[in-house]
Amino acid sequence: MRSYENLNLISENREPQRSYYIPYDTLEKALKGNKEDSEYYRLLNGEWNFAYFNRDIDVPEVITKWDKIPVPSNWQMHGYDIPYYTNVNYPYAVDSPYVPDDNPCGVYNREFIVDRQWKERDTYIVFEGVNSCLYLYINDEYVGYSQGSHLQSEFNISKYVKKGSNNITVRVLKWCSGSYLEDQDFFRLSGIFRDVYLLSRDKNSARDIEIKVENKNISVSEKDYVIYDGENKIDKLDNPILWNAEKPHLYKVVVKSCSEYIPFNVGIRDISVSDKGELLINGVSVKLKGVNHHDTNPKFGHYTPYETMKSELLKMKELNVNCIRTSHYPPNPEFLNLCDELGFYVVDETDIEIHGFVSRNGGYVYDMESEDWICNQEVWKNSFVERAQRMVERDKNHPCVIMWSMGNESGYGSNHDAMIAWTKNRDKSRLVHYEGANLINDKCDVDVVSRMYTSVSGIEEFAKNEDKRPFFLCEYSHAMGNGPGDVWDYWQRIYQYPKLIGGCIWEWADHAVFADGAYRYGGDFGETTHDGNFCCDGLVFADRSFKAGSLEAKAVYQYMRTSVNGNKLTISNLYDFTNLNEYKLQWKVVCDGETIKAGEMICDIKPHQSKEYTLDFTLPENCKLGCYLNLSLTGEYEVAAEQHDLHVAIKTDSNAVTSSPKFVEEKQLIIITGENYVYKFNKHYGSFESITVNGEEKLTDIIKLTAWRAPTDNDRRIKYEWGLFEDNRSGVNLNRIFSKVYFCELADNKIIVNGSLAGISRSPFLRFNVMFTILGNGSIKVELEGKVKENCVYLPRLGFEFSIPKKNKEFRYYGMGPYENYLDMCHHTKVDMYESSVDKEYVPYIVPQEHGNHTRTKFVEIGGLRFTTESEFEFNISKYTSEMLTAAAHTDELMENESNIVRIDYKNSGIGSNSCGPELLEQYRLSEKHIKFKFYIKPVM
Ligand code: IPT
Repeated sequence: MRSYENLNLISENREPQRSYYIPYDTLEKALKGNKEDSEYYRLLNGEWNFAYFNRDIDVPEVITKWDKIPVPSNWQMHGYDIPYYTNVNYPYAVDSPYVPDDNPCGVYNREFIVDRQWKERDTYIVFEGVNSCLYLYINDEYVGYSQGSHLQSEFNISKYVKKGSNNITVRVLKWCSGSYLEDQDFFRLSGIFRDVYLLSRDKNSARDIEIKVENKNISVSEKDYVIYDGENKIDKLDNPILWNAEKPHLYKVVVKSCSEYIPFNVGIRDISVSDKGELLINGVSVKLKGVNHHDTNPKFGHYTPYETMKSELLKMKELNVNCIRTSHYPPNPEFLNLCDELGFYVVDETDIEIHGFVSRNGGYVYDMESEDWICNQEVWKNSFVERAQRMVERDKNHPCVIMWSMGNESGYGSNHDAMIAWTKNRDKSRLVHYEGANLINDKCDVDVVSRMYTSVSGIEEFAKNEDKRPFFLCEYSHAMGNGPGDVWDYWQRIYQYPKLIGGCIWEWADHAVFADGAYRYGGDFGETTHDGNFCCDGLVFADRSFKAGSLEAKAVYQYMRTSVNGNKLTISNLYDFTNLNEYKLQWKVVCDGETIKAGEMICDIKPHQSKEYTLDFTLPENCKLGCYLNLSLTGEYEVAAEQHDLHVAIKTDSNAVTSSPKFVEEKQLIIITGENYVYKFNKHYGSFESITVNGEEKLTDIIKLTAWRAPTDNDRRIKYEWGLFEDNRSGVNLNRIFSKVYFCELADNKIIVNGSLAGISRSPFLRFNVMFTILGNGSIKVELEGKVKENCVYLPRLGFEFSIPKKNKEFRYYGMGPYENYLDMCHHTKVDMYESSVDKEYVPYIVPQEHGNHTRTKFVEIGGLRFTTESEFEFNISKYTSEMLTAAAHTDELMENESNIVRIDYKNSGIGSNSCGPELLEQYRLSEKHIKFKFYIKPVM
């Protein structure tokens, strides 16, 4: 057994875990909190010498050839070894605690100076994150060993350092026994990926410092301390201002210990559970509007620079997120400082996931009775428990942390019981969460019942059961690719039942590596086993830009709901601690895309209260497209928006006859000629192949009836029923379609077609009649009536595809926009008149897929063709074909089509989150058997 596989040697000479802090040499500096000002802090980040070896056994006694590497970083992001993405499967044999004999090793080396003042004190070195383990040498003397990639390792190096120049060498191994505990779903990346720094300490200064908040009072484990509120010193805390995620008021406690000033941000708040199972923060029932957050960056890997952490937390705020689960390990300690300051409820999760045991025998089984599971093995107990301890001891002073999580997807065993028992005994002020507890029906001692990916109806069942504990969806609405589409439906239930305390969307950002002009994922680096793009499942893109799913979550998580009755507007404030009067409410009555009346007001509505207002507007008797009330609640930016249909009667223009078209029937064509136009209808294929207006051809191909869409990541299961892929047995094969015309006839100004659509090797899934009526003004009325085969899977979509000349890029529409939207993912958009273009409609999902849909459309005009309807249709205009989007695996494989494609759809099925979540809800599927669809094609003369 090698030392890094020895479970009795998971650390050597590491300091006992203490709370996180930085000591300062003056009070002023401590109050300012700028670490680098402290005389007692020296950051060792920067360029280090580095030598990489594929096998640790090749590391020579003396390294003579050094490369350079930045610290912090992951060596795979700098050309050594490969980024390796695997989800559940371990990337090596499951034979715990043994790891591969060929264990890659990175050796880090640099000089540092210890001056006289420091030499008279104690010197410590702190590593905030090293994957997977480290051996530390100072001036060539061995100091100690540590593992636990996302936990802190501190060593007292006083006796090894000398005045003047010193040398530090850190040997980092890719694997160690601890790697079995770190089977999280992410790129497996190694090296020193968080800060490294030295601390100069008084020999007798305090080490662990604990700040407790009980009964609205602060107690500190040290005697000598001062409390500040901003600049002001506080002698007695009377009526303190409480901390919560909306108003994160922080006091500062500065502990004086020997010559050191040690500052802490302290939030006064209390966490409890009501007898209805509500989560109470300071006695107020709070819903957790969460996301799961991993450390991931397309350039830096697992290294998270302060500014990127801060900017992503601000983006979460912008999306109305109030809760973060630090999946699946404790974050950078500065991340928690930021959460204290900006206001987030944090579920702090320890660095444990042993998911890969489910597949050690092939398949996917939680065979907890088997002795193989290390969560049940006594020899592993210490490894488990110390990871909970190191998290709790490091992070215990953070007001943002409201729950401790015992890790992720690790089965359930006696080692979990030991962790839970230790944690509950150590800290009674917070809740304990472990989703894996459900493997024994929640009988273990956790404070919340947690599940992942439970369906909407499933959470309703929990809401109604006997269990008095809060129910928490630690993962839901899998945000992979285009999506998630089901956040709205979950929240209808979460607000309905007190016990449903909310959940965390899986997950915050796409994991990807940016290389050669595109984002790369699993399998792009030659990994032996990998999970493809399953890591690209963020609510925001890898660069943290927003997509429709992000804005949908924002719209669902927003803190204002309204309803309208005539001129009466009822506004509900869903904030827990904020009066709506901190924002401005703007309202507009918009008729056919034109604002006819607008106003602004400040609504003095207390948290959890509603109020009715009367708005001053008069509605027209009728309109052409629609009349809506648009509401927008704004502070620094828009925090909430809603739209209500004011139900004004719609009166459309009559299709005035200008001249009667002439019909000439040839063998294969019907030629229709009007004042400025000539249409050619192909009887053989039952459709128009040419529309010429004022001598200009508007089509580049025959108009087709189609049902395919490029599968989204959330279609990744249903797509095998929809299309022909590797498996040629199960699909309806809508991506290889045969269109059949049985009958085509001209009768007066009507062309009647009877036909069917069928996938290759399958019987027709759709039998239809289409009636094309040529109206006096040259408009073509299209009336489709279809019958879908019994037992047919629900369809991706159904509608007409028009190929139009590529130069026609810009368009106008009246429908849901401006962002793409689908039946179940549309709360972030509103009906209005918009302008767009094929370029603007493109959404760069990491794996190309269906995108750019617009629901509830009444009108779209592009390239001299105007599509209208008396009811509504869905549409999509793209420079890519569905086939091209289906075939491409990365964005740089996409090739623009020779024509732009306009889809005028009867319906496009919703998005859901079935990439990992439940199946698409019934009500969002195109599953009706009888289809009736009518719209007009009107050439703009
Ligand atoms: C769940 C994991 O907890 C999470 O880390 C991630 O892998 C997610 O799945 C998928 O993206 S576990 C799954 C088996 C429900």
